[in-house]
Amino acid sequence: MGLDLCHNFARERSYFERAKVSWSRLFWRILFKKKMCFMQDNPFRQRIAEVFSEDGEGNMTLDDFLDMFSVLSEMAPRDLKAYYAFKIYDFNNDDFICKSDLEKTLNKLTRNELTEDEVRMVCEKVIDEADLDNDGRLSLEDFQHMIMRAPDFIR
Ligand SMILES: [Ca+2]
Ligand SMILES: [Ca+2]
Repeated sequence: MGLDLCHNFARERSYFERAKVSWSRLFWRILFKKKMCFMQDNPFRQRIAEVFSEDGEGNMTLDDFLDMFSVLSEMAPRDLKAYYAFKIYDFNNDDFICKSDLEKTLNKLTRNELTEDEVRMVCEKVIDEADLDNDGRLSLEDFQHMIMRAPDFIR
């Protein structure tokens, strides 16, 4: 599935370019595909464990596991999912998703199959589109707004 995703990326990108769909939508669409094979092969496994573990280092207790599964379940409220997704992508825990966080996310999703330039370009576009207060990084508010425009992510 990881490989398929890489193969499909170029095709998908040209489709989205033709269709003039926003870059952030493409981004979330890839994310959504990734989510379907979540348990088998998840490049964010370690990061997710860190975010949900009480010690912040990925050592999960049973309670941490239960919290994680309830957030990941279909039933979880959208705001809650968005909040945890934000935390997962905020790799350096500074409460903002900045370019380097996005680059990390994208590299993980595409298994480093994109060139540095491509990664940088996608990240810049995503931030351009989603950064409502123009401070060059995404706050939780920017992020939630971005998700509202990309309903694939929530499904
Ligand atoms: Ca950050
Ligand atoms: Ca911002």
